Amino acid sequence: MSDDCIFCQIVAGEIPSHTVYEDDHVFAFLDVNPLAPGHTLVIPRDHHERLNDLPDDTADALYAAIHDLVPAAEAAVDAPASNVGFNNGEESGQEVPHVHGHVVPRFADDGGSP
Ligand code: DGP
Repeated sequence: MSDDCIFCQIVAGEIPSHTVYEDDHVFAFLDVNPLAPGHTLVIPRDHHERLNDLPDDTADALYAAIHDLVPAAEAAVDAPASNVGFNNGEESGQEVPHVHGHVVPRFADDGGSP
């Protein structure tokens, strides 16, 4: 855990979140500033700043969770599609330096890509 990381604090329960999934390696919760209903963040429990830093087993667990959470997030809000992506590094727009995947449900005529 990194003491000054807000996502580590969420995993530790020190900052409240709407948790949608958790296992030994992965934690998922609703984004506080959702781009759409059901916008979910999927993160490794352990602190790693970028995808580039993830050990293979953590990367595998993160992808497996995303694979399951994409249809779950779509079904939860009755969305026909979703955007799934990572900002990876400050210059890409990554604001929180703890790896996180965005699952953003999408709807017909909802105004374009995030
Ligand atoms: P990014 O720009 O890819 O680093 O996205 C960071 C996301 O994290 C952004 O969509 C807002 C979300 N976020 C930031 N702080 C919190 C928080 O304390 N709680 C929750 N649930 N989401 C947060």
